[in-house]
Amino acid sequence: MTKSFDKAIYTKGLEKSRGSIMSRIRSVFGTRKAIDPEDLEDIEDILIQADVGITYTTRIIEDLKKTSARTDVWSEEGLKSFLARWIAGAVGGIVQENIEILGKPPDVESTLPHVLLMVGVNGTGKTTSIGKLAKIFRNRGQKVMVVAGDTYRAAAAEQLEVWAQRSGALYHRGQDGGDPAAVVHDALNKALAKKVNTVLVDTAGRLHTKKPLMKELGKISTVASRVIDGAPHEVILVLDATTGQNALIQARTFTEVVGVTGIILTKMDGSARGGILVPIAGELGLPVRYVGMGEGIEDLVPFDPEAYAQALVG
Ligand SMILES: Nc1nc2c(ncn2[C@@H]2O[C@H](COP(=O)(O)OP(=O)(O)OP(=O)(O)O)[C@@H](O)[C@H]2O)c(=O)[nH]1
Ligand SMILES: [Mg+2]
Repeated sequence: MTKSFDKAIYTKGLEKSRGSIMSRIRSVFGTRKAIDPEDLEDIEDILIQADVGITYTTRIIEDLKKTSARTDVWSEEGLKSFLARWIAGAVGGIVQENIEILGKPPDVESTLPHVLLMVGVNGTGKTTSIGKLAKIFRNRGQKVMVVAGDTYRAAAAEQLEVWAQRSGALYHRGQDGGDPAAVVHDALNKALAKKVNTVLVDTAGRLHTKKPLMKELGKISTVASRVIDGAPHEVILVLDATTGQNALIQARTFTEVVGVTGIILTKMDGSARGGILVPIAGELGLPVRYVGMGEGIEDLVPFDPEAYAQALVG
């Protein structure tokens, strides 16, 4: 487990979410010291508005009722601690054991690069997250290569090149408008020759509803596996926290098409609806690897379920 980051970054990053959940819960209390079962509908609305989703909100409320026989959940403190524990449990588990898999350096014997493919709809933060990850892996002493697999959007390759320079990563690009699978093919051969530890492949943003574009991701994967055994070793779906429930729909579709292995949730700092991780981690069983808390190169932190839940609830 990576625990070396400052937990305060969660509190700061989730200020908007926390403000929204807690201020609203407080207004349910009004001047009272405790709420009662009649107020549960209001609590339900607040959780749904924080994007926890209907399924999980219903479960929380049911558990809340059950727990209330044994524990005080009607005071502000009691309710807060119940919610924080519940949410940490829902997004935890899978996360804890898997966090180090992302960007795992190959063992000493192996010279094979570890290949990560970043996918997601337009503008979620794929390229930015690649830059931040490249920096994290460089800090661990790895040789990193970033690959401009987005050959569609004007200036996408240049944007990635800037991140390569900032992070000290090697950089590979093909021709604008070229076949991304061909770019990845060449890049991976180069990565093999240069004994790169981790390769981060950027892809063009694509709507999960566009079938041909989704199929293209499959082709990139196939080509990658022909060059390096088992590549891509991870397919990271980058989701934007500010898109709310739509992020869940994207997660379902991408998972069906490309076998997503983990999630990066970006723009937590700009979202009043940080609860979306509860249905994503819970329903899809996908580990959340990192969370984006800003636009800077240091603003990507390993996901910590407890810090997240505490910051979300208050
Ligand atoms: N506040 C905030 N902004 C972010 C975060 N991650 C990315 N961004 C911003 O989101 C915008 C889009 O980021 P990109 O990395 O270009 O997104 P992308 O997914 O590569 O976009 P396409 O390649 O067009 O699909 C940029 O302005 C980033 O600075 C984050 O965690 N917090
Ligand atoms: Mg991009």
